[in-house]
Amino acid sequence: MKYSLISLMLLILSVSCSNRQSQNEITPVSFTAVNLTDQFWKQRITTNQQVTIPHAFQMCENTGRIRNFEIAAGLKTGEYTGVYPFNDSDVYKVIEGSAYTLHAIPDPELAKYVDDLVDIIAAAQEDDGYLMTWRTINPQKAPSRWSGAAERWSDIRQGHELYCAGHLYEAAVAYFEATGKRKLLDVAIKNAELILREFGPGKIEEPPGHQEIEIGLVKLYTITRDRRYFELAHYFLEQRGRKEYDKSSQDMWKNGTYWQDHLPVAEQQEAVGHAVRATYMYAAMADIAMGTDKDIYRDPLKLLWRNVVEKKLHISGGVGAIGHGEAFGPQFDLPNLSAYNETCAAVGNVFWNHRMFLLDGHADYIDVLERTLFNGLISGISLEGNRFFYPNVLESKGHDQRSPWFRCACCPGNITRFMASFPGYLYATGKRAVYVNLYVQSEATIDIEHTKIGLRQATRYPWEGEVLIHLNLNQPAAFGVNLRIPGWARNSPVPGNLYKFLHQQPEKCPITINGEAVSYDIEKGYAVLHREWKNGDIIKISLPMKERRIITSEEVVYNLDRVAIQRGPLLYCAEGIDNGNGKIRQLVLADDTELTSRYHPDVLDGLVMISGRAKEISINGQDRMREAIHNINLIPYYAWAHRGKSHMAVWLAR
Ligand code: FUB
Ligand code: ZN
Repeated sequence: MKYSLISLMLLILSVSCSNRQSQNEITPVSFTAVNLTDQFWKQRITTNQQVTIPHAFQMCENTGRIRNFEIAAGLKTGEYTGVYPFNDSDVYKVIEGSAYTLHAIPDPELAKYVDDLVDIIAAAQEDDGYLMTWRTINPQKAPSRWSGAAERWSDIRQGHELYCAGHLYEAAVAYFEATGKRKLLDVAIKNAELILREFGPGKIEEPPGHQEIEIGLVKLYTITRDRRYFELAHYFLEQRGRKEYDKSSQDMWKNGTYWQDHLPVAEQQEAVGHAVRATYMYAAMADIAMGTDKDIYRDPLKLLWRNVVEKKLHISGGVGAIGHGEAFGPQFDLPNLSAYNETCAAVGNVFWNHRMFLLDGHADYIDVLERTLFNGLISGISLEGNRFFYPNVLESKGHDQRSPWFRCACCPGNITRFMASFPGYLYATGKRAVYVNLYVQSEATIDIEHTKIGLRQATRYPWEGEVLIHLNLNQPAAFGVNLRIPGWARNSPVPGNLYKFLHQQPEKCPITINGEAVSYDIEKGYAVLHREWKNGDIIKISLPMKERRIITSEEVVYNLDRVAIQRGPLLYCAEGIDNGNGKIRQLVLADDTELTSRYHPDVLDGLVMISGRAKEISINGQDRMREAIHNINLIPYYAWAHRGKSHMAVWLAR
């Protein structure tokens, strides 16, 4: 079917708004409506466009990922390069990131590169819609044991065909939304039609080994309004938990937990198995819950979420603590030195928490999202934008450094696409109200039930806690402004009892409107300000930027007698280079030591460093214990590992 561009764009707008709003009252404000003007995030997004995306495409070329498409398209000859069958998905993720970024900052060179790439991808697609380059190139030559046999769909669990399809759909939708070009969307639709023909009751009934297609299908539905895609996503979720596994086995591949396939999704209450798979699945469950009349997955999702935040979340917001199986570990098993916390899992955790907020309207989810975002997610990429962490440890003996790429390159592409989409996380609208979820200096145009409001934030967050919100209105209008009061400003670092602040502080954050103090109620974590607003009104919120000490529930043995420091949304760490190149684990920070903060414009692109005095305890050559008092300097966790190898710790001895 052919649409004119304008009618199609209108269709998208009305569909994405009406679908969400009819079933669910909260709608995210699109990244296209928000323009960042701050230092912290804008710099990262610009770096993403200027450095990370070109770097990632270059690495896709150097590692044969693009050539695989060219060979499958018949444009070149040769064999598939790579040991993983899902290398195609890395290319899709970088296209998705390019799409968001091209919308914000036009770049003809990048646009042409992506257009050419889309032509190659389209040519690589088989006539019936199948798209998986290694099998098209030579089905007899599987890249590895994770690929399946020569026949399509021969290993749904490991083969990643559906995973690649999901990333294709996400890229296609983003590229269409950003540019109006539908060639990649047509490729995605042709592929989805094939999958509709092959999967379903009485056809292939197995669920995907790696969840992802569900998210992609829901996005495809949002654009095309073809409900079959939504239903297929739902169907895939419902297929989980039907296979016979060895329930008595401790091996997650034998008992099914690795794939979250041990129980029907609605019966799962504990986050288990591979963390990227899990978080993508929970995100998809929330998508389905938002798009259906029944609240099918709402309660199980809340149980799973509570399980994560109360028992399985690192203080950095990272999830998937265990390297074996890249998985959620047992309850409270949150090691620091060997923390796995894959960057992709942090991205998945943000996806999931954002959707939980859209489903439920509670700021608790944004608290977790913010914690992950400012800490365990952006630690995954260097400030220069071309080095990446795959695992994100919370302690180092000086051997960890970010790498330019990985043989299994899921994380660089994931962080690339996430960074570019970041402006879409700031705001949402509800029933005649706007939710201000993240504080970032920016300008936005927001539609609340046909009233257009301009909203300009002026702030130096996360370094300073004062935020001014200027309203720009054509005429006075009554609506609510829901300002998120972060959990960390309400004595709750993370919802639940896994972590707590050592010292409590006053709970309310002062808010003024046009200079006058206002009292407010907190509902679901938001200061609710409802009134008739007029053009030029200024709301000011002051968040307390104090250095706070965090301690962990005693069930986490790794953190016994240890303390972590947080200021605003940022988690801090001690790095050897700022502390006499010493062994950080030997430093002891007394609970009453005064800590002070100072902004250093020249350190690591500008940051607030926290300093104090600490005791260093060491054993000398005669086995005698020595004590010395030193200055201790802490930097935000995201900024570590930029100045050569050194020891690092988030949790310091008390
Ligand atoms: O399987 C595809 C991706 O590779 C996963 O999401 C990552 O955890 C890595 O295993
Ligand atoms: Zn990854």
